[in-house]
Amino acid sequence: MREDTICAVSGGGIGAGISKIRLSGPDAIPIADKIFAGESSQVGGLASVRSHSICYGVIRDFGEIVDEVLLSVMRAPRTYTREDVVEIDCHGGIVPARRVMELLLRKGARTAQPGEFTKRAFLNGRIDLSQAEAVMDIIEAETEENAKAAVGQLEGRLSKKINAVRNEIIELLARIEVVFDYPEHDEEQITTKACIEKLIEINNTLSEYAENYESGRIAKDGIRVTITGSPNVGKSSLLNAIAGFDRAIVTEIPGTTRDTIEEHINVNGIKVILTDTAGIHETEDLIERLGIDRARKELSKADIVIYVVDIAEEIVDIAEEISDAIKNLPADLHGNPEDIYRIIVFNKSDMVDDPEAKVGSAEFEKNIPKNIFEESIIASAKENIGIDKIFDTIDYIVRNKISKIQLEEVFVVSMRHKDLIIKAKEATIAALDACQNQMTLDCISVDIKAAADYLGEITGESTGEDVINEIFSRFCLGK
Ligand SMILES: Nc1nc2c(ncn2[C@@H]2O[C@H](COP(=O)(O)OP(=O)(O)OP(=O)(O)O)[C@@H](O)[C@H]2O)c(=O)[nH]1
Ligand SMILES: [Mg+2]
Repeated sequence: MREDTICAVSGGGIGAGISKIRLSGPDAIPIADKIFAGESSQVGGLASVRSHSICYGVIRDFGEIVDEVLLSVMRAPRTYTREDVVEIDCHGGIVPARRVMELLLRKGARTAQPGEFTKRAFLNGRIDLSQAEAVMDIIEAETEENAKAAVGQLEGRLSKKINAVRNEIIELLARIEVVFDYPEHDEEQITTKACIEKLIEINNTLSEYAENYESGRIAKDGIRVTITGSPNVGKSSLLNAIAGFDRAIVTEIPGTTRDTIEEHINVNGIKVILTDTAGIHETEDLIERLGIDRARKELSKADIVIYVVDIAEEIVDIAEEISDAIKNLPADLHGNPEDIYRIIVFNKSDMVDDPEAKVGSAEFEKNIPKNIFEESIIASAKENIGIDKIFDTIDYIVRNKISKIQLEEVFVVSMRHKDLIIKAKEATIAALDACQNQMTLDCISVDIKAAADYLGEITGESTGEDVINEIFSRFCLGK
């Protein structure tokens, strides 16, 4: 139990009819008692009031009545923080709440830091770290889907699953320790085999959880398709053709698109965020250079990259150019550039007699590394050729990425949690490698323990104080 008593304005403010001031800590009730006068607490003060009841009365500063209020007394442990909590509902606006706060501070309470009530709920063991994070997600949710997922997390949906895998890992560790403790039983061979089987099972579960995050992210936020390539190849024309209207400016002048241009389309119910970018090339033009920087940034967020080539142009070696633009995509959002789907589009096919033959020619093969792309499409933005195929490809990828689950089944919603799941998964893979390479069991157990610790960071069991402080510092005041 914390020693001091904290207070904060938890709701109301300018324009609101009511403001709520919350007090939590061992002296919450005596401190509130010093400034409150009400009928139900006349005889024994607030100490005599039943828990979870509401008293009507006034807040007084010496003889002066500051405001007329409703005051709730909630005794530990059945409270938000598991401490004694008093909530004072006074009139809205800034003045009454500020005066009540001033009085509480004068009587011995201290102003709460952002998220400190929820942090106490966590430190006092009422909720785990992922549930505490869910509180903030509920407050910040912009859509009903996001709020629903956060409520699920607050109810412990994620914690239950994470704890279950973590317990299995710990159980496995315990079985390995038995071999350490009783080596004369010579069970190593058997245990290693069992260990491999168990690790594979755990690894599969963790893969499923990481996929759950991916699916949820796409279902909620949409899939990002970024169009890139050299200047004047028809990137903006393709965006317009896919979007179905003249969204981006198209001219025959190279370097037309400077800023990134975004358009949302709907592909079978999934939001697709199309982004057109400045053509990537060496330039002295400052504005173009800034545009190219933005293009690269956009590429680092893409789920699908469409690299556009002008097929009517003379075939030159563009391997390096492509490589520079897309081969080494920074692993920013995904943590894994391999997750990005690459499409190469040969545009302006209307200007070539036999585009298929040209694309299939040996010279073409030599100069354009098609093999680093998952898909190649011959198109004409002008004549609307190949646009259907681009749509189908996007649709296929969307289905592939989210086919397995419904939005209601999403339980991993935070990037922090997903990163820790991936780290735990990598640790189990390292343990598996160690097993298969006949390493000693104590070597293997280091990786297994790391996996358990990563999962423990999700629920807060093995989270460092600095991470905990960082998480709560993002909270709003009064929560
Ligand atoms: N014939 C033909 N012309 C096209 C096609 N697509 C684009 N163009 C023309 O190519 C020129 C450049 O098109 P844009 O869409 O502006 O090309 P971009 O890649 O966005 O160019 P920047 O923004 O300068 O990098 C324009 O004159 C377009 O009309 C096509 O499929 N066929
Ligand atoms: Mg353009």
